[in-house]
Amino acid sequence: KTGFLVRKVHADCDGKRTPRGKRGWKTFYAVLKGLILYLQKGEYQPDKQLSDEDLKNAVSIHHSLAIRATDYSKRPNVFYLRTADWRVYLFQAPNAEQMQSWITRINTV
Ligand code: I3P
Repeated sequence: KTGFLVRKVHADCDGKRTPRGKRGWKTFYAVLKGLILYLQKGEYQPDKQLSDEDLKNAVSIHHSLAIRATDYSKRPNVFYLRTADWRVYLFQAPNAEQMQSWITRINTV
């Protein structure tokens, strides 16, 4: 599955609150491949090698959980992604259908 997602980093490893200055929303082109959610800046280029930054932004979704962010009302179509090492991301999808599709795909791998 692929598509644009806007990401906010809420908690780093072990659930520590991500510090100010690193909590802004950023747009990525997301590619879910196996157990990895790749987040690339800018347009998706299938043949492009992943940059160091792309690799740093990749998220392991093994033992992770995606949940609709019903308590977050500043933006629509937002879901939480909590990873096995207790990072927490918020992702905004372009519409409700895409949001549900990402949640389902992430939770059923
Ligand atoms: C963050 C940025 C986010 C905001 C977050 C800020 O600042 O303005 O948009 O989250 O608030 O800390 P920075 O880019 O300097 O990290 P919201 O859009 O959800 O308000 P927060 O610290 O209350 O999460």
